[in-house]
Amino acid sequence: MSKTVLVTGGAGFIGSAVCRFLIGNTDARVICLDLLTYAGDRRSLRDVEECERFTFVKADIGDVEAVKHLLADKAPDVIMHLAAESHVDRSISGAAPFIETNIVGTFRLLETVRAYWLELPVEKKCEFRFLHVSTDEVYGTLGDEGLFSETTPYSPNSPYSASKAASDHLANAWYHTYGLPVVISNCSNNYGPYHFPEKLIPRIITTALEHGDLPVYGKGQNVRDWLHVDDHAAALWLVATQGRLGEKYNIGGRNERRNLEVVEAICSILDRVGPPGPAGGYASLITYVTDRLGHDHRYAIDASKLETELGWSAKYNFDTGLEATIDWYLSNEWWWRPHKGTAEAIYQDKSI
Ligand code: NAD
Ligand code: TDX
Repeated sequence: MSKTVLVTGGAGFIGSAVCRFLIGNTDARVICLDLLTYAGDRRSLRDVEECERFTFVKADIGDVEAVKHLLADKAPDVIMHLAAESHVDRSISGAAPFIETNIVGTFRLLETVRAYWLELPVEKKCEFRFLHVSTDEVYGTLGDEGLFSETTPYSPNSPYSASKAASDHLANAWYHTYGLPVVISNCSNNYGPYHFPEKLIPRIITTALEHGDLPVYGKGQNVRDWLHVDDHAAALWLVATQGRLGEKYNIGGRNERRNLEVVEAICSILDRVGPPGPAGGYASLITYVTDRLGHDHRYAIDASKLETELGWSAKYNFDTGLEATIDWYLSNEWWWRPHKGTAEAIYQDKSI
């Protein structure tokens, strides 16, 4: 029988990819719950909005009455919890919304969901799943060698990653203490369409198209492990439906790159497929700026548990995925242009 899936944060970058994946690849009914903060955009849901299996609800995950009503009304079988404040630089200039949404909001959601789950008929109660979507940043930073595994101790360094680590612990505690059927995923850096232009890849693409300075923090030697958002969405559905209860699964695409390599790759693709750049080519716009406070050196994921246990593998390789992403930004200025001012406003704060 087809499932009803509640996606929190479904108007965000990854949440909207999850909604597209569910509508396009399953017969699930999808309810998207999103507060539409600066990072939420209903236009990111244009491919699914018209589908009769899709419903959008504007609400705060921490609004107990609204969520209680929604759960009673829609009776979800699976909850995929993505709603969060997600940008590290914003967490450095102001941590309050990260504590409020990522920690307190997740706590309230877990409690509201627990009350709903307790009242479910036995069969539906046994099959219910709550997927808590998290990040590899909870593990802290790596040196030049090694990978994060599911048993790597938590050591979050930024206000963002500390708030996500706290919410992971809450989700885990609700499984161990109350038996709520929770699974947790920890993913590396995503890239792809509808990515808010405050984050590295869309910021560099959209700023380059304006012939602006391309800000590389420090010397650009920090390493991130990139995964296409559609590969992440597919992995999340596998973990939500087939992951073992109380377990966590790392998700990553084995695509480690230094930030400078990523920025240079974007510039050379734009030189080839983009509109005419500045006289010295797009790379002449690269500008080294003050480093992020507490900047984690390297993230890299060992995804072998997900690959061997659940049979997941990434479909995109980074080079073709990056070019497809650049093509998307070239064709979809209507989407990113209205966000550009909001995205850049945060960087006027000199404490970053
Ligand atoms: P995003 O900032 O693009 O989207 C977050 C969404 O949550 C927005 O639509 C926003 O409106 C909504 N939201 C925020 N506060 C809310 C609240 N109180 N109630 C309801 N909705 C609220 O984030 P993203 O990059 O799509 O990340 C989604 C999730 O995946 C987050 O939990 C993040 O920690 C995690 N994650 C992200 C990445 C990445 O590379 N972007 C990697 C691993 C994990
Ligand atoms: O302008 C920039 N210049 C720059 O050099 C920006 C915005 C970033 N950077 C660097 C900082 C990081 O080393 O690029 C790297 C990537 O930065 P972000 O895109 O801000 O991502 P990151 O901080 O790594 O976090 C992302 O991945 C993990 C997401 O934003 C998180 O939500 C996710 O959990």
